Amino acid sequence: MEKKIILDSDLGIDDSIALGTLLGGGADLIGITTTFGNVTPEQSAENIASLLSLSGHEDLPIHVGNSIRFNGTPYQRLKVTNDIHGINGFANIKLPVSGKQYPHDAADWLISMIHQYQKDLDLMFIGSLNNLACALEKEPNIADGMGTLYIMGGCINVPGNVTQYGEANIMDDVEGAALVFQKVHDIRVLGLDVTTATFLTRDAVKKWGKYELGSYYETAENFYIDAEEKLDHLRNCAYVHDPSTAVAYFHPEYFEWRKGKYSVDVGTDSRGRIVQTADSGNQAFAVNVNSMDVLRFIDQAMIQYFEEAASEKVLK
Ligand SMILES: [Ca+2]
Repeated sequence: MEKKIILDSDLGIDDSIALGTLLGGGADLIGITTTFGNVTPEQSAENIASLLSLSGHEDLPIHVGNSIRFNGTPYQRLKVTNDIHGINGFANIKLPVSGKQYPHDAADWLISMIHQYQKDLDLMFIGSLNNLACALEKEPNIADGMGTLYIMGGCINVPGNVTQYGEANIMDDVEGAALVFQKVHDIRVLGLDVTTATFLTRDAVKKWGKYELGSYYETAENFYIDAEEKLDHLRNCAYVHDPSTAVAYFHPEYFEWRKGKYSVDVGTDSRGRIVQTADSGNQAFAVNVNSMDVLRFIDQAMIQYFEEAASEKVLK
Protein backbone atom coordinates (compact mmCIF):
# COMPACT_ATOMS: atom_id res chain seq x y z
CA MET A 1 0.00 0.00 0.00
CA GLU A 2 1.27 3.49 -0.80
CA LYS A 3 -0.40 5.19 2.13
CA LYS A 4 0.33 4.74 5.80
CA ILE A 5 -2.31 3.98 8.40
CA ILE A 6 -2.84 4.28 12.15
CA LEU A 7 -5.31 1.98 13.90
CA ASP A 8 -7.26 3.16 16.95
CA SER A 9 -8.77 0.30 18.93
CA ASP A 10 -10.45 -0.83 22.17
CA LEU A 11 -8.96 -4.24 21.56
CA GLY A 12 -11.50 -6.87 22.07
CA ILE A 13 -11.88 -10.02 20.01
CA ASP A 14 -13.14 -8.63 16.71
CA ASP A 15 -10.57 -5.82 16.95
CA SER A 16 -7.85 -8.47 17.14
CA ILE A 17 -9.03 -9.91 13.80
CA ALA A 18 -9.09 -6.42 12.29
CA LEU A 19 -5.48 -5.97 13.44
CA GLY A 20 -4.48 -9.31 11.91
CA THR A 21 -6.32 -8.52 8.66
CA LEU A 22 -4.53 -5.17 8.35
CA LEU A 23 -1.10 -6.69 9.01
CA GLY A 24 -1.64 -9.86 6.98
CA GLY A 25 -3.21 -7.85 4.17
CA GLY A 26 -0.07 -5.74 3.86
CA ALA A 27 -1.19 -2.38 5.26
CA ASP A 28 1.63 0.04 6.11
CA LEU A 29 0.61 0.31 9.77
CA ILE A 30 2.81 2.87 11.56
CA GLY A 31 1.34 2.61 15.05
CA ILE A 32 -1.70 2.15 17.21
CA THR A 33 -3.68 4.38 19.54
CA THR A 34 -5.96 2.89 22.16
CA THR A 35 -9.37 3.90 23.42
CA PHE A 36 -12.17 2.71 25.69
CA GLY A 37 -15.15 0.54 24.82
CA ASN A 38 -14.66 -3.19 25.00
CA VAL A 39 -11.90 -2.56 27.57
CA THR A 40 -10.02 0.38 29.08
CA PRO A 41 -7.40 2.12 26.92
CA GLU A 42 -4.71 0.60 29.18
CA GLN A 43 -6.03 -2.96 28.78
CA SER A 44 -6.35 -2.41 25.03
CA ALA A 45 -2.67 -1.37 24.92
CA GLU A 46 -1.69 -4.49 26.87
CA ASN A 47 -3.68 -6.77 24.55
CA ILE A 48 -2.28 -5.12 21.44
CA ALA A 49 1.28 -5.31 22.77
CA SER A 50 0.86 -9.03 23.39
CA LEU A 51 -0.48 -9.70 19.89
CA LEU A 52 2.20 -7.53 18.29
CA SER A 53 4.92 -9.36 20.18
CA LEU A 54 3.48 -12.78 19.21
CA SER A 55 3.36 -11.70 15.55
CA GLY A 56 6.81 -10.11 15.35
CA HIS A 57 5.55 -6.50 15.25
CA GLU A 58 6.65 -5.45 18.73
CA ASP A 59 8.42 -2.39 17.31
CA LEU A 60 5.13 -0.69 16.36
CA PRO A 61 4.47 2.23 18.73
CA ILE A 62 1.41 2.17 20.99
CA HIS A 63 -0.08 5.39 22.38
CA VAL A 64 -2.77 5.20 25.06
CA GLY A 65 -5.89 7.38 25.10
CA ASN A 66 -7.79 8.64 28.12
CA SER A 67 -10.91 7.27 29.78
CA ILE A 68 -12.95 10.46 29.83
CA ARG A 69 -15.61 10.95 27.19
CA PHE A 70 -15.60 14.12 25.13
CA ASN A 71 -18.50 15.52 27.21
CA GLY A 72 -16.41 15.11 30.39
CA THR A 73 -18.12 12.02 31.84
CA PRO A 74 -16.00 8.97 32.71
CA TYR A 75 -16.18 5.90 30.52
CA GLN A 76 -17.97 3.02 32.22
CA ARG A 77 -17.59 -0.47 30.93
CA LEU A 78 -20.88 -2.25 30.24
CA LYS A 79 -21.15 -5.55 32.09
CA VAL A 80 -22.30 -7.32 28.93
CA THR A 81 -18.84 -6.65 27.50
CA ASN A 82 -17.39 -9.28 29.85
CA ASP A 83 -19.69 -11.83 28.25
CA ILE A 84 -18.82 -10.82 24.67
CA HIS A 85 -15.07 -10.22 24.91
CA GLY A 86 -14.05 -11.64 28.31
CA ILE A 87 -12.85 -9.66 31.31
CA ASN A 88 -9.50 -8.91 29.63
CA GLY A 89 -11.09 -8.24 26.23
CA PHE A 90 -9.51 -11.31 24.68
CA ALA A 91 -11.64 -14.23 25.85
CA ASN A 92 -9.81 -14.38 29.22
CA ILE A 93 -6.85 -16.00 27.45
CA LYS A 94 -3.62 -15.31 29.30
CA LEU A 95 -1.36 -13.67 26.73
CA PRO A 96 2.31 -12.89 27.35
CA VAL A 97 2.58 -9.61 29.26
CA SER A 98 4.89 -6.98 27.81
CA GLY A 99 5.46 -5.17 31.11
CA LYS A 100 6.15 -2.01 29.11
CA GLN A 101 4.64 1.37 29.91
CA TYR A 102 3.12 3.19 26.97
CA PRO A 103 2.77 6.98 26.73
CA HIS A 104 -0.70 8.38 27.51
CA ASP A 105 -0.61 10.82 24.61
CA ALA A 106 -2.83 9.31 21.88
CA ALA A 107 -4.41 12.60 20.72
CA ASP A 108 -1.09 14.48 20.65
CA TRP A 109 0.61 11.65 18.79
CA LEU A 110 -2.21 11.55 16.22
CA ILE A 111 -1.79 15.30 15.66
CA SER A 112 1.96 14.96 15.14
CA MET A 113 1.59 12.03 12.73
CA ILE A 114 -1.13 13.83 10.72
CA HIS A 115 1.14 16.88 10.48
CA GLN A 116 4.01 14.67 9.35
CA TYR A 117 2.24 12.55 6.72
CA GLN A 118 -0.85 14.64 5.91
CA LYS A 119 -2.93 13.13 3.04
CA ASP A 120 -0.61 10.11 2.93
CA LEU A 121 -1.93 8.98 6.30
CA ASP A 122 -5.26 7.16 6.67
CA LEU A 123 -6.87 6.52 10.04
CA MET A 124 -8.98 3.59 11.15
CA PHE A 125 -11.12 3.87 14.28
CA ILE A 126 -12.76 0.68 15.55
CA GLY A 127 -13.66 1.78 19.09
CA SER A 128 -14.87 5.13 20.41
CA LEU A 129 -13.93 8.25 18.43
CA ASN A 130 -12.59 9.94 21.57
CA ASN A 131 -8.93 10.26 20.56
CA LEU A 132 -9.73 11.87 17.22
CA ALA A 133 -12.28 14.22 18.82
CA CYS A 134 -9.66 15.29 21.38
CA ALA A 135 -7.10 15.78 18.59
CA LEU A 136 -9.58 17.87 16.55
CA GLU A 137 -10.39 20.03 19.55
CA LYS A 138 -6.70 20.77 20.12
CA GLU A 139 -5.77 21.21 16.47
CA PRO A 140 -8.88 21.81 14.27
CA ASN A 141 -6.83 22.21 11.08
CA ILE A 142 -5.95 18.49 10.99
CA ALA A 143 -9.51 17.80 9.74
CA ASP A 144 -8.56 18.82 6.21
CA GLY A 145 -4.99 17.63 6.34
CA MET A 146 -5.35 13.86 6.66
CA GLY A 147 -6.16 10.97 4.34
CA THR A 148 -9.33 8.90 4.61
CA LEU A 149 -10.90 8.12 7.99
CA TYR A 150 -12.37 4.60 8.29
CA ILE A 151 -14.86 4.09 11.10
CA MET A 152 -16.64 1.05 12.45
CA GLY A 153 -19.76 2.50 14.00
CA GLY A 154 -23.36 3.53 13.68
CA CYS A 155 -26.26 2.23 11.63
CA ILE A 156 -28.75 3.85 9.27
CA ASN A 157 -31.22 1.25 7.98
CA VAL A 158 -31.03 -1.30 10.82
CA PRO A 159 -31.55 -0.94 14.61
CA GLY A 160 -28.71 -0.12 17.00
CA ASN A 161 -27.14 -2.68 19.33
CA VAL A 162 -27.23 -0.50 22.47
CA THR A 163 -30.47 1.44 21.93
CA GLN A 164 -33.00 1.58 19.10
CA TYR A 165 -30.74 3.96 17.17
CA GLY A 166 -27.42 3.70 18.99
CA GLU A 167 -24.50 1.48 17.99
CA ALA A 168 -21.91 0.69 20.68
CA ASN A 169 -18.86 2.59 19.36
CA ILE A 170 -20.88 5.75 18.72
CA MET A 171 -22.70 5.40 22.06
CA ASP A 172 -19.40 5.09 23.94
CA ASP A 173 -18.68 8.74 23.09
CA VAL A 174 -21.62 10.42 21.35
CA GLU A 175 -20.32 13.99 21.57
CA GLY A 176 -16.88 12.89 20.38
CA ALA A 177 -18.43 11.11 17.40
CA ALA A 178 -20.59 14.15 16.61
CA LEU A 179 -17.51 16.38 16.43
CA VAL A 180 -15.66 13.94 14.17
CA PHE A 181 -18.58 13.70 11.70
CA GLN A 182 -18.95 17.48 11.78
CA LYS A 183 -15.29 18.23 11.04
CA VAL A 184 -13.80 15.42 8.96
CA HIS A 185 -14.88 15.41 5.33
CA ASP A 186 -13.36 12.21 3.95
CA ILE A 187 -14.94 9.30 5.87
CA ARG A 188 -15.89 5.70 5.11
CA VAL A 189 -18.26 4.25 7.70
CA LEU A 190 -18.83 0.55 8.25
CA GLY A 191 -21.94 0.32 10.39
CA LEU A 192 -24.23 -2.44 11.57
CA ASP A 193 -25.99 -2.34 8.18
CA VAL A 194 -23.08 -4.30 6.73
CA THR A 195 -21.24 -5.71 9.75
CA THR A 196 -24.28 -7.72 10.86
CA ALA A 197 -24.74 -9.04 7.32
CA THR A 198 -21.49 -11.02 7.38
CA PHE A 199 -20.91 -14.04 9.62
CA LEU A 200 -17.66 -15.69 10.67
CA THR A 201 -18.28 -19.36 11.48
CA ARG A 202 -16.66 -21.86 13.84
CA ASP A 203 -15.75 -23.91 10.79
CA ALA A 204 -13.96 -20.97 9.16
CA VAL A 205 -11.69 -20.34 12.17
CA LYS A 206 -10.95 -24.02 12.79
CA LYS A 207 -7.98 -24.03 10.44
CA TRP A 208 -6.49 -20.99 12.22
CA GLY A 209 -5.88 -23.34 15.16
CA LYS A 210 -2.97 -25.11 13.49
CA TYR A 211 -0.83 -21.97 13.88
CA GLU A 212 0.50 -21.00 17.32
CA LEU A 213 -0.82 -17.45 17.12
CA GLY A 214 -3.87 -18.70 15.27
CA SER A 215 -4.79 -21.05 18.11
CA TYR A 216 -5.29 -18.02 20.39
CA TYR A 217 -7.49 -16.49 17.71
CA GLU A 218 -9.53 -19.65 17.21
CA THR A 219 -10.19 -19.91 20.96
CA ALA A 220 -11.05 -16.20 21.19
CA GLU A 221 -13.43 -16.23 18.20
CA ASN A 222 -15.20 -19.31 19.58
CA PHE A 223 -15.68 -17.42 22.87
CA TYR A 224 -17.17 -14.54 20.85
CA ILE A 225 -19.41 -16.94 18.92
CA ASP A 226 -20.62 -18.47 22.22
CA ALA A 227 -21.63 -14.98 23.35
CA GLU A 228 -23.34 -14.14 20.06
CA GLU A 229 -25.34 -17.36 20.26
CA LYS A 230 -26.72 -16.22 23.63
CA LEU A 231 -27.12 -12.50 22.88
CA ASP A 232 -28.12 -12.37 19.24
CA HIS A 233 -29.41 -15.94 18.82
CA LEU A 234 -26.91 -16.69 16.09
CA ARG A 235 -25.80 -20.28 15.59
CA ASN A 236 -22.15 -21.30 15.22
CA CYS A 237 -21.19 -17.88 13.89
CA ALA A 238 -20.66 -14.26 14.89
CA TYR A 239 -21.01 -10.84 13.28
CA VAL A 240 -17.99 -9.32 11.59
CA HIS A 241 -17.83 -5.75 12.91
CA ASP A 242 -14.25 -4.45 13.09
CA PRO A 243 -12.72 -6.84 10.53
CA SER A 244 -15.20 -5.59 7.88
CA THR A 245 -13.64 -2.15 8.33
CA ALA A 246 -10.16 -3.56 7.75
CA VAL A 247 -11.38 -5.29 4.57
CA ALA A 248 -12.96 -2.05 3.30
CA TYR A 249 -9.52 -0.44 3.55
CA PHE A 250 -8.15 -2.81 0.91
CA HIS A 251 -11.32 -3.49 -1.06
CA PRO A 252 -13.93 -0.72 -0.94
CA GLU A 253 -15.52 -2.34 -4.01
CA TYR A 254 -16.78 -5.21 -1.84
CA PHE A 255 -19.27 -2.70 -0.40
CA GLU A 256 -22.00 -0.47 -1.80
CA TRP A 257 -21.63 3.07 -0.45
CA ARG A 258 -24.13 5.85 0.09
CA LYS A 259 -22.22 9.08 -0.26
CA GLY A 260 -23.25 12.33 1.33
CA LYS A 261 -22.89 14.14 4.61
CA TYR A 262 -23.82 12.64 7.96
CA SER A 263 -24.24 13.87 11.52
CA VAL A 264 -24.60 12.24 14.93
CA ASP A 265 -27.63 13.16 17.05
CA VAL A 266 -26.62 14.26 20.56
CA GLY A 267 -30.18 14.86 21.77
CA THR A 268 -31.88 12.66 24.33
CA ASP A 269 -34.62 11.08 22.21
CA SER A 270 -32.50 9.54 19.48
CA ARG A 271 -29.05 9.90 21.01
CA GLY A 272 -26.30 8.41 18.87
CA ARG A 273 -28.46 8.21 15.76
CA ILE A 274 -26.64 8.75 12.46
CA VAL A 275 -28.57 11.13 10.22
CA GLN A 276 -27.86 11.84 6.56
CA THR A 277 -27.90 15.62 6.14
CA ALA A 278 -26.88 15.98 2.46
CA ASP A 279 -26.75 13.83 -0.68
CA SER A 280 -23.45 15.25 -1.83
CA GLY A 281 -20.24 15.02 0.12
CA ASN A 282 -17.34 12.69 0.71
CA GLN A 283 -18.68 10.91 3.77
CA ALA A 284 -19.77 7.45 2.64
CA PHE A 285 -21.81 4.95 4.61
CA ALA A 286 -21.69 1.27 3.59
CA VAL A 287 -25.22 0.01 2.92
CA ASN A 288 -24.57 -3.35 1.25
CA VAL A 289 -21.79 -5.90 1.30
CA ASN A 290 -20.53 -8.84 -0.68
CA SER A 291 -20.01 -11.04 2.37
CA MET A 292 -18.32 -13.91 0.56
CA ASP A 293 -15.58 -11.62 -0.72
CA VAL A 294 -15.14 -10.08 2.74
CA LEU A 295 -14.81 -13.48 4.42
CA ARG A 296 -12.40 -14.75 1.78
CA PHE A 297 -10.15 -11.72 2.21
CA ILE A 298 -10.17 -12.00 6.02
CA ASP A 299 -9.23 -15.66 5.80
CA GLN A 300 -6.36 -15.05 3.35
CA ALA A 301 -5.01 -12.11 5.35
CA MET A 302 -5.23 -13.94 8.69
CA ILE A 303 -3.42 -17.00 7.32
CA GLN A 304 -0.71 -14.68 5.97
CA TYR A 305 -0.49 -12.98 9.41
CA PHE A 306 -0.19 -16.35 11.19
CA GLU A 307 2.40 -17.65 8.72
CA GLU A 308 4.52 -14.50 9.02
CA ALA A 309 4.34 -14.79 12.81
CA ALA A 310 5.50 -18.42 12.62
CA SER A 311 8.42 -17.63 10.29
CA GLU A 312 9.44 -14.68 12.48
CA LYS A 313 9.68 -17.13 15.37
CA VAL A 314 11.88 -19.51 13.38
CA LEU A 315 14.21 -16.66 12.41
CA LYS A 316 14.66 -15.73 16.06
CA1 LIG B 1 -13.62 -2.38 18.62
